[in-house]
Parts: sequence; C-alpha cells; structure tokens
Amino acid sequence: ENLYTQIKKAKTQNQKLLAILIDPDKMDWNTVAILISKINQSPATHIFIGGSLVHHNIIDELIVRIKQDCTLPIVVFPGNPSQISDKADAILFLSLLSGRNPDYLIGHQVTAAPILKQTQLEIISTGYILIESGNETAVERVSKTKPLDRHDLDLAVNTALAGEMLGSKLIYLEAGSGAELPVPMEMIKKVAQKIEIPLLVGGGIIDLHGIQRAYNAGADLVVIGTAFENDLNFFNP
Ligand code: 1GP
Repeated sequence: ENLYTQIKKAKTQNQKLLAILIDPDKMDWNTVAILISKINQSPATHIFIGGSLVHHNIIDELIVRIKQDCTLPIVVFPGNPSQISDKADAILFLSLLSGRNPDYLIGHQVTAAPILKQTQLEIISTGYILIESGNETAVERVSKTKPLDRHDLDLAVNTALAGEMLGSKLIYLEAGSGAELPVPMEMIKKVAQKIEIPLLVGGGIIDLHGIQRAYNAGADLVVIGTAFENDLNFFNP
C-alpha cells in the first residue's frame, strides 16, 4: 500500500495526520540523535524533508541517518529539483498554483521529471498554494511570486479546485515557514468543504492548540517545522 493510499484512507476514517518538517540547513548535526528520539516520542505520522535552499547530498545523508532509528515514512518536500533524494519514500511533486512564475508552475517539474523517472520514489502531485501571512516568507522570496490575499476565500477555493481538476492528489495551503500568521481557519474550512482530495496545512502554527484548530477546520494533515525546530519538547511539554 503506497503512502497516498494511506493518506486517503486516513481521511476517510477521519484520522488526522501530522508531519514534522526538517530543513537540513537549519539542523544541528550534533544533536541529530536527540532530534530523532523526540520525533519518535511525538505524535508525528510523517517526516517531511526539504527547504528553500538545501543541497542534495546533505538530504541523502540525513535521510539515511533518520532511517537508522525511525520508521516513519519520509517525504521529500523540495524547494527545487536538486533536493530529490531516492533515499526517501515519496516526494511531493509541487506546483505553486498561487503564483504566476512559470518556473515554479511547470519549469522545475520538467527538469525533475527525468530524474524522478530513475528513482523508485512515490510521486504525489500536490497543488501548492501560498497564502499571505503577515511577513514575507522564504517561499515568496525564492519563488518570486505573490501569495494569495488571506481574505480572498473564493480565490483560495477556486485555486484549490483548479488544482484538483488538473489532477493534483493533495492540496497544500501554505503560510510559509515561520509565518507570522497561519492560514486562516475560515479559509481551511471553505477549501476543505469544496475539494475531495486530502488537504495539507502548514506555516506559522506555533502551538498544539493551533494544530487542533487546523484539524477542526478540516485539515487532514498539519505540517510543523519551526516550532519543533525551536523546541524539541514541543509535543511533550
Ligand atoms: C513550511 O508549512 C511548513 O513549509 C511549516 O512551517 O516552519 O512555520 O512550521 P513552520
């Protein structure tokens, strides 16, 4: 059974999923053993690995290291095609639907396709939607695209619907790593009501209450990066 089938099954059974995002650039290699043991003690169901600027060889090494002591599925969440690692289980094949930069809509995907064809990675097509979140985040800076207006619920819904109709298997509502404000609950709710496919939500969620609120609004999987990076006891205070 592949990862996507498991994610869809969890959605059907209303089991909420949680991914811890590790950005290899921000990680401290001296404490990697502690990091892994904290992940094992946490309620995480998935590990996402990636970042805006990371290099491929660090990712390979990190995945191999994590797999020594952790059985959670590892999903590459790439900032660009150089982050593809066949050591992972799957990759979110992202298209940045909120933006109008062709490189992030289809260009990098064309570069990545022949590389991915040579791996065993499970490829999960993901409609990636960046939402305005107070501050300018790395996604906005690196992709040179504008996020969607956080008050324009219709635009978010229509963008997600278009992604679903284009064949995305997941929709990811992203406030951006370290966002000042998370994706608005009302937006999560509206989007979740309109799409059939699983909904991922991340960016700027800083406490357990925030995770719960996103689930209650309709997120199927929540992504936590910065809050866990800053405090490895985030899940067991
Ligand atoms: C970023 O959605 C993820 O792509 C996680 O964001 O680092 O703010 O938790 P945070």
